[in-house]
Amino acid sequence: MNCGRCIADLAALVRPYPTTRLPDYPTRTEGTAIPTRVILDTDIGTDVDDCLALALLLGSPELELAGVTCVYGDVRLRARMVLKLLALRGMTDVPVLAGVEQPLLGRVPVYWAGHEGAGLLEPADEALAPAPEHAVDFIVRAVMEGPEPLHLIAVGPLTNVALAFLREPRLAGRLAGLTIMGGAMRGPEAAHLPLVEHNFRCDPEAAAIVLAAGAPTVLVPLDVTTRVVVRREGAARIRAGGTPFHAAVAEQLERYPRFRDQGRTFLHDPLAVAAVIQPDLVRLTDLHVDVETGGRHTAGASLMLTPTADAPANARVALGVDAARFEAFFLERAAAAQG
Ligand SMILES: [Ca+2]
Repeated sequence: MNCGRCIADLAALVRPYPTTRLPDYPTRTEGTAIPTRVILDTDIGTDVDDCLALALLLGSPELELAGVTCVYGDVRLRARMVLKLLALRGMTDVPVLAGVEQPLLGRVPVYWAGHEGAGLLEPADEALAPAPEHAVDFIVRAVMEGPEPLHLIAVGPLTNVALAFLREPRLAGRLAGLTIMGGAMRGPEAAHLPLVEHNFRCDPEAAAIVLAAGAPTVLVPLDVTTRVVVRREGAARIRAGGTPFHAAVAEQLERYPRFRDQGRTFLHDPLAVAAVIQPDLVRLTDLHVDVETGGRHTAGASLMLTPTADAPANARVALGVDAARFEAFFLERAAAAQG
């Protein structure tokens, strides 16, 4: 099967928007009383940063969580993790939905680290179950039928989001914004970064479809997320928040192998959430972004170019970050008392 050909055909399906609609930043007015309604699409459990992103989101009054959709691998286990964390926060009315388990074409085996849920879920939590609706159906319904535009924050492989765009071609035009943690530009000071970022590598075809969909997209790539970290004193500060929720988040952080071994880990996904709350924490550059779907070493690589008439801007890409200010902001919110 010529996968390159079929993906070109798929991508053509989601190019009905000849003019790119990039968001006007900042999208939020400082001090506004009306929160931005968001859906978080997550592969929580593989890297602890999804859990940290949820803690940042829940500690931020500027955002209202309309739902959490889980993607990639054991999505029911991921959903149980979300449900447990929300319950510890006293939130039992947020829809949590299981989505797609396999990458679109299934060419790349699902990466499963094996520690997912450890230290958080107990035997009784087997009873926690996501809502019966499929995550892709929920995204389409919530965005198309909701009373106001929704912002989608995608911090996992993009399979759910790609299928939602294919299922409802008007979706991209209805979204208030789409903020993605993914990709890597790998500029002159970033040759140490992997050729392909994890979320894009896990489902290159999904990433290609999403970047071509015409949504008002902000991309938060490895180039900036590897400049922001949480350290042991940060874990202690989150724990000092003093509730079972804070203890669970700190426990997940301290158990995460990279953090346990190195005493620090990257804040990839929280930076994407922060870019929605306080856009001036990052420096955004309008670029044309394609995703490689072939290649022996580069399937899933993000190809970023200065926009031209033939290749217009389709994403605002975070190429700079105020790391110290963001790290302080993250800890303040993740350790915040429950509202
Ligand atoms: Ca993630």
